Amino acid sequence: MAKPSRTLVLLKPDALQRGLAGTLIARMEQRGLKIIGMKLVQIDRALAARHYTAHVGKPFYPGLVEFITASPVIAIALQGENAVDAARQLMGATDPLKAAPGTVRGDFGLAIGRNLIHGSDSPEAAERELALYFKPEELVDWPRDTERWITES
Ligand code: D4T
Repeated sequence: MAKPSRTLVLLKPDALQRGLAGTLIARMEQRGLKIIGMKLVQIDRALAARHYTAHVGKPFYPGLVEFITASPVIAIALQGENAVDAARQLMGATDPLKAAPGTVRGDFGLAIGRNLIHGSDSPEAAERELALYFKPEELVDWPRDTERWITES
């Protein structure tokens, strides 16, 4: 049986500017991922640097920081069996031109620097990133009545 895990998803500024937030949240709900936290956040340069610490110094880093701080994001904490992998699969490849049709980036994106959505790439990264956006008490582990119709556990 798969272990329940948590992940952080960000709906990036382009998703909100384009009015796609509801559509993208619906995709996560439809997949069966459970929302355990959600908030609108204006990322500042300090938070961007903490979030994208692995990319500091790369050629695309300055543009990435400009983009992610340009207007608010929606931070979403998801929980479910294989939540990290399921969310990454739903997002598609980083470059929308390489993302499969049916994924968020494959269906809505064209440019790697406007790829709409972020998802943690491992359970360890998820816990680090969740702590950047949420206090422990802001994550609600609520019982979902439909759980047995979505998972086998
Ligand atoms: P994020 O972190 O936004 O979910 O994207 P990925 O996990 O799929 O991809 P990433 O960490 O490699 O890249 C982070 C972020 O930087 C942008 N980017 C990336 C870019 O603008 N140009 C590039 O060449 C790369 C590799 C897109 C996502």
